[in-house]
Parts: sequence; C-alpha cells; structure tokens
Amino acid sequence: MKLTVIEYPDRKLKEKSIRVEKFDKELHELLDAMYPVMIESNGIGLAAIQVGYAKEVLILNIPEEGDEQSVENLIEIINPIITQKSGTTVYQEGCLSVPQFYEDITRYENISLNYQDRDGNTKTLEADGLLSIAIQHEMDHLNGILFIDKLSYSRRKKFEKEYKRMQKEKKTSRK
Ligand code: QAP
Ligand code: CO
Repeated sequence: MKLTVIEYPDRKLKEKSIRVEKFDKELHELLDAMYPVMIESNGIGLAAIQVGYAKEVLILNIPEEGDEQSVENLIEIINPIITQKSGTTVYQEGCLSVPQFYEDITRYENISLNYQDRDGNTKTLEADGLLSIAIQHEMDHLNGILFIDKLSYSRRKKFEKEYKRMQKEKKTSRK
C-alpha cells in the first residue's frame, strides 16, 4: 500500500470520514502504511483522509525531549468521541496537508475521549498539552475541517494569498 499526503486545496480533504466497523487486515495495512508516511514527512499526527481514506482513523506520535520520535509513543485512534473538555490553549499549528503555513489556533486545554484500538478494544484517554491539541486537530480532519478553516476572515485571506504564491514558487522551482 503506497500512500501520499493529499494537500490543500484538494476537495477530498473536505470529506467526512465514516466509522470503522471492521477491525481487519485491511485496517491494519492502512495503519501500518500511514506511520512511515507521517514520520518521513516530519509529522506528529496524521488522519486517514489525508492519505485518501475517509475512515475515522488517526495516528499520533508526540516527540519527547530533544524532539525525538519513538514508535513506542505511537497512538492509533479509531472512532474517537470526546467525552469531556475544559480550558483553552493557543498553539501555532501546522498540517502536513497545508505545508509551510503555521498559525495560532485556540483549542480545549484538556480533553477526555473514548476510542477503539486497531483490534476494536474500547479505550479511554485523558490528554493535555500537545497531545490534546494534536487529537483535536486530527479529529477535525475526520469532519473535513482544516486548521485554516478556523482562521478569522482577514487571516484566511492572508493565508490564501501566501499559499498561492508558495504553490507558484514550487512549480517554477521544479526541474
Ligand atoms: C497536527 O501536524 C498538529 O507545514 C499535526 O512543512 C499540529 O504533523 C498537532 C508539518 C499542531 C499538534 C499541533 C507541517 C511538517 C507537520 C508542515 C503536523 C511541514 C512539515 C505537521
Ligand atoms: Co492536519
């Protein structure tokens, strides 16, 4: 299974993902293929829709001290539901599907969620800090929402202008 990251403004990213019902080999192959794509693109989170699969699947790998990522910290989350949320926090977010652009986004500071692992076992998780932000960012992808959709009108305009200029630069620098 060869996967590539879909980039804005691809309309696929607006699709709403569907609950996973079968915890089978196909799901495991998707999860196994998503991990190297995330690591090789220097990501800390990736939702299945970003590689073209509209399923409620996301993976996270929050770096430790020294920005090191370890497979031991890989979290695979399927069919997540937030059960509690509190506080607010602001973080300069980015997204593998919106390369080279970062903006401050407000999220809940603490969340609790229920989800399933790759074998369908029900799990609960309490998250704060970067993990909490990353989960909320990836769960937005499951609803077809990108972090740039949360910007004010003027910031969004600034983004569209910068992003278009960057796409043009990319094209002309391609050999
Ligand atoms: C989502 O984002 C996230 O533009 C994961 O050139 C964002 O992994 C979670 C990335 C903020 C928590 C806080 C973005 C890599 C990676 C880029 C990512 C880029 C290279 C984004
Ligand atoms: Co993203």
